[in-house]
Amino acid sequence: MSILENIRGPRDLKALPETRLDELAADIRHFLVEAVARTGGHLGPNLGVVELTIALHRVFDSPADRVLWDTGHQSYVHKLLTGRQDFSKLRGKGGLSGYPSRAESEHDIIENSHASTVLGWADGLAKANQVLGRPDHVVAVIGDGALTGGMAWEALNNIAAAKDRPLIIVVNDNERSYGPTIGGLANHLATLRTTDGYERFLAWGKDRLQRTPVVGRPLYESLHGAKKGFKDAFAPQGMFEDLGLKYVGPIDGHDIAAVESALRRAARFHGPVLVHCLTQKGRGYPAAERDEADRFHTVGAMDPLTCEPLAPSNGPSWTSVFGAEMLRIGAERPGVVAITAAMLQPVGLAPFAAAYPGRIYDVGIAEQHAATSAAGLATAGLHPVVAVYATFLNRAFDQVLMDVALHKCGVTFVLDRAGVTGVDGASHNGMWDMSILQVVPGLRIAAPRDADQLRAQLREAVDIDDAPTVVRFPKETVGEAVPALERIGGLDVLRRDPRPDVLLVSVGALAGTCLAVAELLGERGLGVTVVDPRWVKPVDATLPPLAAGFRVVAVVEDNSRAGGVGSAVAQALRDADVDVPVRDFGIPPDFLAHAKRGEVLADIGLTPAEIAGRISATLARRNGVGVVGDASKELAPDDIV
Ligand SMILES: Cc1ncc(C[n+]2csc(CCOP(=O)(O)OP(=O)(O)O)c2C)c(N)n1
Repeated sequence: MSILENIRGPRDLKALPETRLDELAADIRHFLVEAVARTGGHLGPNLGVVELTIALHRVFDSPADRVLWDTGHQSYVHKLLTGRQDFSKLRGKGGLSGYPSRAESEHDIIENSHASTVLGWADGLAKANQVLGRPDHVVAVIGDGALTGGMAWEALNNIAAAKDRPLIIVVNDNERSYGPTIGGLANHLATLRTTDGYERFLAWGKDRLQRTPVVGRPLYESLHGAKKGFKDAFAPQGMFEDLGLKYVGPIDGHDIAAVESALRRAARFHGPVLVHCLTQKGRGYPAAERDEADRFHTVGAMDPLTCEPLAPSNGPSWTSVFGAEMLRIGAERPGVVAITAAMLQPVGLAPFAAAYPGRIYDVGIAEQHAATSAAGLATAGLHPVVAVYATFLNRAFDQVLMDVALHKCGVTFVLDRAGVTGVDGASHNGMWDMSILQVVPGLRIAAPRDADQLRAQLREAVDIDDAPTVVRFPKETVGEAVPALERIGGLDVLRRDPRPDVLLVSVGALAGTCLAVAELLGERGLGVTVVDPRWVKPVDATLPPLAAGFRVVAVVEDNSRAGGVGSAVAQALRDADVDVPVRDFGIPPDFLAHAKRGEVLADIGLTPAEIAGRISATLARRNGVGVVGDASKELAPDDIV
């Protein structure tokens, strides 16, 4: 039995002799590589925090002491040490979440996955401790990447203001987000990393002076409490101390004893303390340690020996199609610049960055800044393309509205991972963009259905210089091309039937689903025409008059049903006095549990059979045709004739 298997909670960990901790760390690394290779997940970040997490759970008493993880992708070791060692279905349906989850454990205080929030949470919890007279510690672990987010700085400003309110910030500094962390803060951390002269001086002093009788200890104590100016003679304490935070570090984050000692010191301090730990992302797994792109930040299921994917991709991804087209656009249009929020590789901008290093900006995990900075670039005559995951644009809503749209700036937002993403759970689904962006005046949204459309619509978007545009597409592989039979106004007609029963409005990559729905309904004697509006905001003027000739209009979208394209189409029909019923099929406005994309789609009814069944039932309720049995009740797909 491995040592890890004997650790059923923090109490077992505390009981383990110090001499066995390195062995435990090795066990955990072995477990992580084997388990994450089987399911996919965040490997590199977790390999980097093995010792740090062991030390945290030995020094603090979770869950009474609140140990909080920023973003939460590095919480696997925390899970292992708090009684969760069945990783067989990690991120899969019914299995462990890839992030902290309150449903899983009392040791998970917050669940997030959107970065840079943890210091805000810690500030609130620490304030509550003060009000309620609770003596427990609040410990927030934040990466150097997440520390580039504006929210983190707003929190630091508040945390530093209360000198007598205990709160421990552990900076897990591995010098990387996905790629190397950029910016002034990263440079500052680099300075701190290399100037540990003061700590070394203290260590020397402790050793020498404490052995000196009578004057030794008092002298050491006074050195320890020395004034900042004196400390700066040995090492710049930098902006954290300038802000009013006690700074401890830098500490070797892979030396358990050193981290424990730093944390114990921090825990004795009655105010905000920042413990700066240096770690290595991907530590102990040579392939990850060597990987320049992202140190195996996230991996798919793979062979742990060769790192070959277990399920090779069956075609180009949406991301790679976007990346290749950006490269071509970059060559043709010197005024096009690109912005990433710390995700150069994942959003496909690496080829553009390599070709045009002077026209790419990695702003850090700072989506709000990305949007407003893009407004500045556009105002000066350039055309910025801001590429982010759809879910992360949520954070920049006000900037898109007030800075980009109000100023009529030609900025293109490219939203990758739109729609159901699945395994990363509730917060990673890109299911809100087409709802929240509906209210932004002048903004246009393109939802390409295939690679050709993505290329074409990206070009159409960067040609628009007087309004924001959005191009959104899902995760993973682009399917087969879906050709249009003709274009009417702005609508591509994908399937035509002379019988005017159903007008199916297909949004983006759900074209294949819609054509399958049409086939199912066709087999049952209903005439279905399928159109793809391409630009889903604003609703194309051709749509209401076309819809007027049908018995029912159905909109199928990979976005929340609340306020999405279906709602917009229904409103456009009402405004045009077109009295045809609209059925909208999309994602229910819930937080969806993690599972594979296909499983989630099936659970929420976004499958051809389910959609066909519901459309058929609508027609049956209205006219009593096309179904067997009682036409007034909701029908299962099998009831359709
Ligand atoms: C608001 C937001 N934007 C982007 C991301 C995507 N993202 C996940 S982890 C990560 C890098 C985090 O770096 P760091 O905090 O240093 O942690 P590390 O993975 O290096 O341990 C990024 C950019 C996110 N989770 N949240």
